Amino acid sequence: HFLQNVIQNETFREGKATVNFIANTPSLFDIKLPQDRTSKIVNYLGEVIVNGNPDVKTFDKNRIFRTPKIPKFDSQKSYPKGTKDMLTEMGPEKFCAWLKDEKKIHYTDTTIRDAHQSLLATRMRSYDMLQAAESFAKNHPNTFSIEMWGGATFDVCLRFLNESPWTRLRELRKLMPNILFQMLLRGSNGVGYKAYPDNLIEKFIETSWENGIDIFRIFDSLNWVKAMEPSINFVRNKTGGIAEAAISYTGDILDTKETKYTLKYYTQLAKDLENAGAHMIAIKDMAGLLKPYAAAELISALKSTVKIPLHLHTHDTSSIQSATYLKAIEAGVDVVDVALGGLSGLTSQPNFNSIVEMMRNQPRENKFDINKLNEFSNYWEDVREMYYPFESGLKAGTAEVYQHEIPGGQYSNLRPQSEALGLGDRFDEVKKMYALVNKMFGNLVKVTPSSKVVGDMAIFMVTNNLTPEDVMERGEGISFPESVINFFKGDLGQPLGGFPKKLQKIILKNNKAYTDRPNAHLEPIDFDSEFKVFSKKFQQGFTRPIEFEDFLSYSLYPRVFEDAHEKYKQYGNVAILATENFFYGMKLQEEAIIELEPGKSIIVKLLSVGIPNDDGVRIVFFSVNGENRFVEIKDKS
Ligand code: 3PY
Ligand code: ZN
Repeated sequence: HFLQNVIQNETFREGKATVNFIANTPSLFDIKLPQDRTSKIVNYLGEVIVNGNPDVKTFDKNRIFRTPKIPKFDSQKSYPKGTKDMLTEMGPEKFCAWLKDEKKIHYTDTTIRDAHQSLLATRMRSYDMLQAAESFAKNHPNTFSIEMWGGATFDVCLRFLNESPWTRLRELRKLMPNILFQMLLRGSNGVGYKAYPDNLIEKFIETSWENGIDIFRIFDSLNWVKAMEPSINFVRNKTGGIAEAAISYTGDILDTKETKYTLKYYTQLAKDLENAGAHMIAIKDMAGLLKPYAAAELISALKSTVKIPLHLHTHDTSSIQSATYLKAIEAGVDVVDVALGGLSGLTSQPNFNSIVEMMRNQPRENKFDINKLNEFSNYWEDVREMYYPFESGLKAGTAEVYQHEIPGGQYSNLRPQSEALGLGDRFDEVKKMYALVNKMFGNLVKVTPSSKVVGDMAIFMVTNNLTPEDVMERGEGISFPESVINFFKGDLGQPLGGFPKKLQKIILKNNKAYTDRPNAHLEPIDFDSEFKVFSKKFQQGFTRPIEFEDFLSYSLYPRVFEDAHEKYKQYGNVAILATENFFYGMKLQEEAIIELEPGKSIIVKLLSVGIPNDDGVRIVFFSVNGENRFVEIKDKS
């Protein structure tokens, strides 16, 4: 610890330490022995055993989980060549030309990003991903890409799972070096819900690439090309990765009454994105509204409009999206997004395993070992059980999605959000209101963060028993949610056709709206000086070295980062705990093997939980590697 103090000392770091440095710097001897890793982890377990994990609202103590089985693989064998190796060899342009020439249909596996974001409120922990990563990369190297980062995962990692998203990325990269990694980037909104300075987005993209991201799926929540251009350029100029620009799909191109989101609108958008420098085009059907026959038309039209590969993404909320994939594959789409069986369907992506079977013996077949693929589906089915408190409650596909148009990734969040506000019984009203709000707002593209604005307003109106007429007639006296005010100010950019003027006036009151890029109003970050101040502040009492990546997390989510940092100081690296222990603690006499670092494990057994003393404190006894230990935990019940 003396050495650590020396290394962290500013004079020393700047190379200004002279011969008297030690004698003149008494603070070097300020040695506060940090609690060791074992004590911190045992403390965390004690806390969850006594008070539960605050993120778990319902808990069935009698529930028994199966142990997920990792499909067999040869750990000695080297990784078979995959798309990542090809991108490294060819560079993005040649790689995309190769993809375009491929006859085979290709698959992106979304299991560890969008699938759990859309089914389990994004709560999947790195632990469960890492267990199966090497096996998947060795068993299925012909997977086009793994979507494993971005969207809501960044925020949730820090906010609820007490993990660093950067560590997740790096650790997965080590175990899956052969397959392309893909992330979802909300353009100028990064992985957040508001506009960030351009130079922050630039650094974020560059650092994500350095840490292992290859394909950046860039979208804008209002399909505003001007807002996507900087991100496309940053990927092209600062990385060797692929800029995949996404068209967010809404409405129905086959509806003869559709005048806004028409086929012509989408083909023009694709052309503009190709001209802006996109290497690939994604059709991002975030709510699952692209019906099969519409997909046939859209893909054919796009194929004759742009020269770059097409990647189709959908959500199976209606349950008919495998038909959409079939039509899109027949029309020549290059890649489709699928999720492993156990985490597929409903608000998630169509079933990887079944789509592979659908294509068996067909001209565009891409061969997969289906038995092995089914083993992975079973693995995820067993893992999923441990996340049951986060299930959305949707039991079957629903045709209601064509009315409410709620994105799959939002659906699994909107329900608990409604429940938390006491609207559990009124979720039907929330869904209907969502559709009405969309109409009031001028029929928007609804995807994060614009979808959140619509959701916030819908919840606000249901809570306050307001109708759209009430808002129009008495809106002057109503204070609206902050996200709604900011949206009408122009903080998320400009929607197609502009804002409805009368409503904008009612919502903004005296706030002024602007029409240029919201990022243009933001001061750039001075990375050199701000990172210095940040490291100094946050290194104090922190047991792992603060890194630049932490500064990026902090710049995107200051409060969330600060909370996560405090928890890390208190409990250490809880990402090493098995999911059952992380969420539910331990049962009496249960033994957990916890790997503190590769090759260094401890065996923790829960011996007893005492009754509360007069101050409400319980003593929890463990044996750790055979030695008795206890922790004192205040019972908050
Ligand atoms: C996200 O931005 O998180 C999404 O998944 C949008 O569909
Ligand atoms: Zn999605």
